[in-house]
Amino acid sequence: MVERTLSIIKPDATARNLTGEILKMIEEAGLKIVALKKIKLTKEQAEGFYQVHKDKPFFDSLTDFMTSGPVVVSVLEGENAIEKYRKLMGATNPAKAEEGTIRKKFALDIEKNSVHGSDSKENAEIEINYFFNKLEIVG
Ligand code: IDP
Ligand code: MG
Repeated sequence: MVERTLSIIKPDATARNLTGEILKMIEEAGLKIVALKKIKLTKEQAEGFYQVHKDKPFFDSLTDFMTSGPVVVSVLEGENAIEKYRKLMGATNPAKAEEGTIRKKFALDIEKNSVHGSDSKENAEIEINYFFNKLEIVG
């Protein structure tokens, strides 16, 4: 089934000029970039995006990190895009990520782990709508 998912290249990765390399891995995996922009989140915007984690001990640190520099948000489209991109990203903790994944290659630690990807169809739709309107997505 053709799906869409939301990707974020996080501040640790944009700061190290890894945007191009990560987008290349995404395209080489067969995912199509149907929307793309570089933005800098406010604390409020980061907190809104990560509402599901508001009670976690790392919430404040995570939302500080996500506002520490620019992020590159994109919508990826393809067969099983949600699961495909989760696999390409690798485990949340890069120490546990498989060889060949984005996080294994680039992540610094469990927080500064270079990329975000939606984890379900429902969340993908919510997250895509958080950052993009219809006119910004070119199917
Ligand atoms: P995911 O990004 O692999 O879906 P989530 O559990 O949804 O992982 O956590 C969201 C983000 O919060 C992670 O990508 C990471 O940046 C951060 N995070 C998750 N667990 C921890 C932790 O134990 N300490 C610090 N940051 C964490
Ligand atoms: Mg998650």
